[in-house]
Amino acid sequence: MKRFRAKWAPVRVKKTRQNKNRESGFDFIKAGKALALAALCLAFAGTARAETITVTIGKATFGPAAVSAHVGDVIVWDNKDIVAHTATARDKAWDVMIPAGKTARIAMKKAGTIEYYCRFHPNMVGKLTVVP
Ligand SMILES: [Cu+2]
Repeated sequence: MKRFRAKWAPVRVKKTRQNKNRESGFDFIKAGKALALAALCLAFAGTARAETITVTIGKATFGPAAVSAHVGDVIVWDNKDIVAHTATARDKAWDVMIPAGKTARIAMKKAGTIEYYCRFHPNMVGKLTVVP
């Protein structure tokens, strides 16, 4: 039994050394991966509550005209028309250009009721109700 152990001991040492070297290499990658994962989780946690709300523009109309959102949500205007439109806040807080056939987006940064319109077609109106 003693011989058996003596024979195995050096082999084990060698293996542990090799493993240690490998482990230190893996640890680096693992640490990097863990860090990337943590960053990803943080990014998701930060946006988890944020929703994307789409307002479709067709025939020079915002649809739906009235939308409710939370602070942090993103409003996307999807312009299906062949002419450009804008989503311009009446209080001039923002002015979003939506080219023909394109989308444009803006994040709602504060609570409140915002009435908006299209600068090119002033009868195009919409309303956003943003709650905290
Ligand atoms: Cu317009």
